[in-house]
Amino acid sequence: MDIVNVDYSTKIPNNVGLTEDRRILRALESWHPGYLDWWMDMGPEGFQESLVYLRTAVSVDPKGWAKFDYVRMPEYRWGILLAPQEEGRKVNFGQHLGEPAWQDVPGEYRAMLRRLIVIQGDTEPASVEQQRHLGTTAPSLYDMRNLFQVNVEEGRHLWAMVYLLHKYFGRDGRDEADDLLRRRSGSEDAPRMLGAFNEATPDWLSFFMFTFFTDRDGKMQLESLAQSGFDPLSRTCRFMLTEEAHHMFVGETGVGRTVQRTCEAMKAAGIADPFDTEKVRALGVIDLPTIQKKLNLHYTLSLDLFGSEVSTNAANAYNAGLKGRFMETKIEDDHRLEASNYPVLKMVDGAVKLIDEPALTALNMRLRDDYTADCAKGVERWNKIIEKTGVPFRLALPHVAFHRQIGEFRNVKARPTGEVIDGATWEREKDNWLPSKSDGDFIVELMKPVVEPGEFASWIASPKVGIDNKPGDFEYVKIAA
Ligand code: BYC
Ligand code: FE
Ligand code: FE
Repeated sequence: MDIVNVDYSTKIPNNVGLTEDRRILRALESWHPGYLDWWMDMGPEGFQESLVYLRTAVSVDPKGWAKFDYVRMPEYRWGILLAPQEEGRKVNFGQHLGEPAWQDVPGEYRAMLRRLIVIQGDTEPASVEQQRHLGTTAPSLYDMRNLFQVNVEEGRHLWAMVYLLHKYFGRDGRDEADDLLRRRSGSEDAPRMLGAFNEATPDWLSFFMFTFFTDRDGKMQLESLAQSGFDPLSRTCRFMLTEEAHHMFVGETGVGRTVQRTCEAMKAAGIADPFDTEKVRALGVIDLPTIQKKLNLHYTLSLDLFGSEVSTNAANAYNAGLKGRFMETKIEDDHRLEASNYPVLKMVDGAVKLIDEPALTALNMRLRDDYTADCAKGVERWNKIIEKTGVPFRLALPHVAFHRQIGEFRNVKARPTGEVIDGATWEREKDNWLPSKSDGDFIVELMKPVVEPGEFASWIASPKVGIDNKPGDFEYVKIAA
C-alpha cells in the first residue's frame, strides 16, 4: 500500500499504514512516553509552553507537503513519513547490483544495517540536546522559530530511525531504540556516538555554523543511505532530505546575515581594516576573523564525521548494497568499484600527498570530497555578500589536514593552509585559527535576547523574506509568560 497523504487519525501520524500494523503501533506507542520525557528534559529549555509557528508535514509530495500553524512543541505531531515506494526499484550498486531492492532486512547484513541506522538515529536527538539552551538568547523571534523548527524535525528524524528499528529488528531493535533515549550529548558515561555531537553549541553563531556544516554532513550521509538497497531506509531518507534543506537554509542565511551586518556596520563607522577587531567589536557586531575561526572549528569537526579516508566499513557497506555514493545512480561506471582507484590525501614521510587507493575503500574520502565541494559553494555565496560591501576580506575553508581527530591527519598538527607544524608552534598560534576563550566570551556577551516582533539583535541583519511569506513583524513565537 502506498499513501502519499499522512494519516493524522492515529496518535502517531504516518503514511505507512500503522493502523493495520498493530504490533508495530503498540511498540511505538510504548516508546512514545519515554520520547516525550526525553523531549521535556532535553528539548528547548524554557519554551515548552510557548506557541511556535511551525510547519508540519501533511503529505510526502515534495511540492506542498507543509502546513503552518501555532503549536506547543511537546504537542508537535511527530510522525513516520516515508517517500512513496518506487515500482520495480533495484539494488543499484555493490555485489547485488540489479537484484530487486529488499523490502526486508537481508539476514547476512543485519548487524551492519542496524549499526548504520543506530548511528544515524543517535545524531538526531544529540543535536536537540546541544541546542537546548539557545532559545533564551535568540536574536529575534524569526530566528527562535527557525531553531525550534529544526529541533522538532530532528526529533522526527529520531522517530524515523526508531520506526525502522522497531519494524525490522525485533527485540534488539527495541533495545537500540531505548538506548537512543538514554545516551546524552557530552555525557561522561553515556555520550552520543560521534565526536561532533558531544561538542557544545554555546552561541548562535555556532548554531548557524552547525546547521551549515554539520547538518550538511547529515545531507551527504542521508543521500548515501537514500541509495540503499534496503528500500524502507531509502524511502525514509528521501523524505528526511526534504526537511534537511530548511536546516541548511537556516545555517547559510544565518551566517550570511551575520557577515552582512558586520560589513554594513564597518562601512557606516568608516572602519576599513577587517583585522581591527577591537574597533569592529565595539560596534556590537562579530568581526570577520572571528567568524572565520568559528567556520574553521565547525568545518573540521564535521569532516571528522565522514570517518577514516580509507575504511573497510565503508567498502563493506557498499559491497552489501546498503550505503551508496552521493548521486550513485547518476554516476557512469560499473557501480561495483572492483577495479578503479580514487585519490586520497595521506601523510607520507611528514608531508601531505595524494595517493591512489582502491575506490572501494576510499568511499568515505569520496563522500567527504563531495561534501567539501558543496560547502565551498556556500562559502562563495558568503564572500559575495562581503564583496558587495567592499570590505577587503574573504572567508575560506581550511585545509583538511587542519585540526582533525579522525583519519589520516589525526596525529599531526597543521596550519589552516595544510602546512605541517610542530606542537609548540600549534600551541603558540592556535588561538589565531580556532575560537579562543576570549572570542567565546565576547560572542556570549553579545547574545542578548530580542523578543519584540520584527526586531533583531545588533549583530545580525534581518532576513529578506519571512517564513511562509509572513510580514517582517510577524509574531513567530508567542512566548508563554
Ligand atoms: N566520532 O571505518 P571508519 C546528521 C568510528 S549527521 C566517533 O573510520 P566508517 C545530523 C566508527 O564508528 C549524519 N567515532 O568509519 C546532522 C568505527 O567504530 P567501530 C549521521 C567515529 O564506519 C546535524 C571506527 O571509528 N549519519 O544526520 O566507515 C543534526 C572506524 O570507522 C567517528 C551517519 O553518519 C567519529 N566522527 O564511517 C542532526 C550515517 N568516525 O564501529 C543530524 C551512518 C568514525 O569500529 N554512519 N568513527 O566501533 C556511517 O555511515 C559511518 O558509521 C560513519 C563512519 C560515516 C559515521
Ligand atoms: Fe536530521
Ligand atoms: Fe538536520
